[in-house]
Amino acid sequence: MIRRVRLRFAAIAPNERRKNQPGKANKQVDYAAIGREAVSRIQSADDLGSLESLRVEFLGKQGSVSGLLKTLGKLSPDERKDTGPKIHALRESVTDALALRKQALENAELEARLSSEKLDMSLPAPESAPGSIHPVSQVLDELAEIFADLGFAVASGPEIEDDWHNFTALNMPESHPARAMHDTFYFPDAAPDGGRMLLRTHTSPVQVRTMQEQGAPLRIIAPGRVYRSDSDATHTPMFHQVEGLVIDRDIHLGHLKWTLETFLKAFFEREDIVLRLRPSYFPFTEPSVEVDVGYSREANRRSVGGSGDDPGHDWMELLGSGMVNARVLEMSGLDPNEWQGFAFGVGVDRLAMLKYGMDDLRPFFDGDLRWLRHYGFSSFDQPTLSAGVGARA
Ligand code: 2NL
Repeated sequence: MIRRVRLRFAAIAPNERRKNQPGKANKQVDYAAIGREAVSRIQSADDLGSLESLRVEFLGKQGSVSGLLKTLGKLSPDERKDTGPKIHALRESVTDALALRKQALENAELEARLSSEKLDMSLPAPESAPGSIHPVSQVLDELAEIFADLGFAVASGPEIEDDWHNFTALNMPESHPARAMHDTFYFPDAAPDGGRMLLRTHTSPVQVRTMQEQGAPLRIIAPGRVYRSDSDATHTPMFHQVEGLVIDRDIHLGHLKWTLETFLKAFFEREDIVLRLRPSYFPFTEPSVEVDVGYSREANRRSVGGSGDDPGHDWMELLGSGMVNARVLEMSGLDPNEWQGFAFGVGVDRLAMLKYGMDDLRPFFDGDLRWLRHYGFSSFDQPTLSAGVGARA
């Protein structure tokens, strides 16, 4: 480098050399020397910070090389022809040196990091918070699994209903107390037929819609969220229900009893389930029966099953059911002289509490992670009839 500059200096013609003698009007500036000095300082910068300071010093807005470039504008064309290339060469050598040194310093920094940082491949992976399946979801899956095995399809429908599908079609007249404002959440807008829109109070409207759309025969369950204007220790404004409906030509109460018995034995995973059917009343079934399950009280803990003759044995009301009211069939578009069937309804949250031992309904819907970690299910434990529907049973 130095040799090249000397050669260039030697190449200047003698008259030219004379013209540039010190003391003359345009005194010779040794741009090559300035460049050598700058490049040498750049090459000895020992970190990226001081390299950046040098860049600013030379090439920044107020930088020395930038300053030299600015002087070009004030020179005569002749002077510019001579000085221009020198200043540009200076700028280029400074720019190249900066880039070269920057690359070198960055490489050194990376080398240092690679040799000092150690990655211990034998360390355990950081803990990740696994999610869990809510008991209600788990029970809904179990119900779908059990009833699928009995030939039931899962039906679904809107949670925002009109009052015809929620009440009228289910033989609940205008005067029925369940239709009162203090029991049902109504929307301010009118339904298409002029009635009111509401949050469904049961999943029965799903069954009505399915009868209308698919006709008979039919074997469905309708699980889902339902809403009632009710809130205390045992009632939440939203809860879960599953209803079942079987329509065929010769369905009778015997089919209902066998179906519920088979369902409850599979759900609670025990054979000693005893059922008691009591006459009851629902507007949508006739006759209507309430289904109680026998249970024994051992140390205040409920366990389903046992015999009605045991001391300390009691009955627990669990399901409502009956033969579908002929008027409901008719309103759903089925001929009651050709078709008949049974229906039942049960609270999913209550089923979950009984099976998995929760004693309070309200935490179901609080979203408290501590509760979910305690009562939740692993997503790997899918309920199946062969492996057992209760993931933790
Ligand atoms: C309960 C139990 C019940 C039904 C629901 C039903 C549905 C249709 C036709 C006839 Cl589409 N019945 N569902 C039947 C009996 C009981 O629910 O405790 N409800 C208050």
